[in-house]
Amino acid sequence: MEGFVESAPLADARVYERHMIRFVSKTERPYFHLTPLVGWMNDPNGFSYYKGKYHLFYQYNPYATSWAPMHWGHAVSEDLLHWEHLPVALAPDAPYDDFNGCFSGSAVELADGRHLLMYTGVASDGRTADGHIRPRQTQCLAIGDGVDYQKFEGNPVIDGSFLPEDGSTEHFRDPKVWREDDGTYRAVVANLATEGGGQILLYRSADALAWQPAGVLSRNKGRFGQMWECPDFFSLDGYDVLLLSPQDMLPEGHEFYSGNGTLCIIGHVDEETGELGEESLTSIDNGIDFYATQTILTPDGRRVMVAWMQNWDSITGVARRVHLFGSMTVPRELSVRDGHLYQWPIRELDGLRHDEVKHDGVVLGTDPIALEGVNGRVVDLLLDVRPEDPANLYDELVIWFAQDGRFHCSLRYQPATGTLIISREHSGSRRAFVHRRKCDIPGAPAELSLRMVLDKNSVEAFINGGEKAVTMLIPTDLSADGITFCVRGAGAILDVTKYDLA
Ligand code: DQQ
Repeated sequence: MEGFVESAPLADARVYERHMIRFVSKTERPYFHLTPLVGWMNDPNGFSYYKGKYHLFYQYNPYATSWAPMHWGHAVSEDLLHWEHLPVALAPDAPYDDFNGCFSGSAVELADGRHLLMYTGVASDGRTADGHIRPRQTQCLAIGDGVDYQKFEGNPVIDGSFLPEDGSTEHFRDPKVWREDDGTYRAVVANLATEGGGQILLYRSADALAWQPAGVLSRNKGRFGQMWECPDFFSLDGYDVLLLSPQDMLPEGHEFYSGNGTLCIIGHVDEETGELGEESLTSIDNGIDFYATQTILTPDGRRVMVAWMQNWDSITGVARRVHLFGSMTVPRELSVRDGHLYQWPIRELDGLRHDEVKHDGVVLGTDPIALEGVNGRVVDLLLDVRPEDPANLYDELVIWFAQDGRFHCSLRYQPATGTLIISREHSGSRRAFVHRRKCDIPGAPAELSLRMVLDKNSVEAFINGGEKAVTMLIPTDLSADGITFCVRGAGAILDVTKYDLA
């Protein structure tokens, strides 16, 4: 980019990743999930469509497979499944604004055709009386051409002076910016209020450079964890939708678990107060390894979401591959039906399918059965299960996958209560961390339809057309590729279609 000045930390990171890339073999990566060029990845950032390509940035430490002051890694794709890595886009190199990290943020195209990144700069406000370093989080900009990005000389563009009285300057992060139809810009930013925890603040701008406060969109009021992170806000199918990731959750039934969770608030913004009315509050994904969502509006009008396929509460249990840690979920198309969020793997994934195997009308009993050609670790599985005798409900459907003689993961469904259980208790994990989650399937249907997408060390399951989704990492060696089915109690009938995706 003309006039681009590469800082020393950015130049170092670029040289380092260019050097290291030769050591990362293709076999270390999943087939179609984005992983970092090298080192550590967490939240998706800057998900945007620019100059004919999808751009996905990510929280990145090229130097190790652990978190450190954050850079922004960068990849581009034409189909959201095949990714090309570009040089690291941002390094923590601004002495006043972001020397402790370029935290999560987003991207938008400016009216003049340049690409704008809006991120949280983390610096420090010195120490408190007891010697504790007091972080300062502000919202900053970098402007570029799709490869090189220059930090904006006017940074920070949103700082503590833009906060409501009860807002913390230490916890003020993860701006999500978008352009309105009239050409003006909006951004939502997460903040910690003195009372009640997270709040989502709205800002507006005529040019995406000079910003003004525009109210409080949503408040935690002490209900869902403490600080809220990574907000995203959009209209979809006649509803207003706010996605976010709360920290320090407390459990509530099978919908929310302790630790870092996700929250989808669906409703309508009150024109008078500017606050989002809450008509539905659910987890975004009811599995284990899922956090920090971000969405894009694709050129053909689809709202597509990705998330970090990981969770802060389970990272200690994951074996660090030699050069890589972390990946994104499969991109998921979102819709809202009857006030509820549905998600489904992007339709481009269907293009990777080959070698269809079909078994219809399989009678399931208590003995586990394997079906000819139904196995694998990079597969798309479509399953429909119904009771053999509608008057006599089976107790539990059991699917074992990533299975060998010793290990397996499982998905189980108990129609009497509508409980789905995903588990990796017997996956070969030797660590004591989260291995199992339960989730309630609305209406407790006797007939279940399930889509399971496996890509080596992950499974993403979509239940009843995407009404619920559960995501889980699989630590088991790839040679464990068996899949078996059985039911407990009365019989059931299974239709299976399986495709290879590799
Ligand atoms: N991770 C980022 C923050 C964000 C958190 C730092 C969520 O911006 O709040 O790596 O995972």
